[in-house]
Amino acid sequence: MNNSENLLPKQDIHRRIIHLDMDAFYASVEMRDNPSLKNKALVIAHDPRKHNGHGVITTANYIARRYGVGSAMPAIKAVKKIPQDKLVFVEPNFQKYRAVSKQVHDIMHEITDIVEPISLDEAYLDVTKNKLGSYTAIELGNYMQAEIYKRTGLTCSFGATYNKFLAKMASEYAKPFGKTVILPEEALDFLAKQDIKNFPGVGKKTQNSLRELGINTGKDLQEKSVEFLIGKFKKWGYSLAMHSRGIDLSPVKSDRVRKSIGKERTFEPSIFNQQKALTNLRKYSDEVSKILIEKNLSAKCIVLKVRDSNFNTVTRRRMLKQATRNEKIIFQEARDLFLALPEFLDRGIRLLGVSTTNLEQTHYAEVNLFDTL
Ligand code: TTP
Ligand code: MG
Repeated sequence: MNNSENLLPKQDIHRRIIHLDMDAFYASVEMRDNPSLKNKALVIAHDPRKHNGHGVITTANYIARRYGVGSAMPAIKAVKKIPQDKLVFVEPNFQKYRAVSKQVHDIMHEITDIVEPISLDEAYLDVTKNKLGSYTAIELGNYMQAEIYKRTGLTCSFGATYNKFLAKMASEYAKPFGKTVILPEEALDFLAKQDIKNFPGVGKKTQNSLRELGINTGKDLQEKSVEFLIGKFKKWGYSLAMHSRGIDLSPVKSDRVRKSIGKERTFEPSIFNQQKALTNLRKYSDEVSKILIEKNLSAKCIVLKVRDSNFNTVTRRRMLKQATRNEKIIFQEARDLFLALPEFLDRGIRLLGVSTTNLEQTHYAEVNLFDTL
């Protein structure tokens, strides 16, 4: 690995992230409710023999998968590939799957509210801090796996590690009823051994382009320089470089999204001194910046709030061209907004606040990287 490795951000390895995914979800629900389906090749789709050959497979149980049948294929393929005496079609029953999904999500929320649902059967959890206390990620994963089985009769798999994409690769690694924990020091080895098709977002097309370049595994990606991968695949190459090196800073975005982050304080007695007001603004800007960094967010809008001793309150906001989380920039904007309101200082300031809104996830790739190569 050469100097262009510096183009990649540093990974925080202290987060604990779990990716949980139900095994053959729709098919498992149907087998649970009708055990006679268990030794059949079960395909969840409209039966194409009754629908003029139409129908798409939502999912198939593991027996059907052995015949090469899977999600998103035309249902008619199952008819061609699976012996008639083995094959059973069941129509999807979404109401039922939604009800099970709710039970599963309730169990996840017993551990943390930082849950990012991806689909009915899949979610990321940030368990760095969690409601159950000092359990390891694997213990928390075991708890969910056991509770889900107890309450729904279904199995799931989970992956636990320090970021999202790796947690997803880990949960897929040992399906079904799997548990895979990847410690930070094991990540590069784990990734080196993976086929490129297991990396997130690598579809048929990318797979082909990569294979043409002789890149077939994570190890091959690790051996290519970041510069090379960006040169060949632009933003996509950057993301491949990040992933093959085990880097992904994206936060688990819980259903409840924070809309603003701010700090404010009331003064008794009121402040008349400009320097004192500015010193406080500076302090709040620093604190706001710290929280933004902690949450991997940047803000496009800086808001100043001021109240005078007559309880007149105003908020003034400024939109930025580029989102920021830098304490100096936040302060500069807040200060400019404040200095444009001299009458408040004359009347005495009772409350001062700095907040940031229009929050977005911080993207490192955007630091002019593509212009410099
Ligand atoms: P997946 O988790 O992708 O698949 P799965 O749970 O059936 O199997 P695995 O054990 O590999 O996780 O998707 C969850 C459910 O979403 C799946 O049971 C059916 C539905 N689905 C579709 O309807 N269409 C699709 O193309 C895919 C991929 C899934
Ligand atoms: Mg699944």
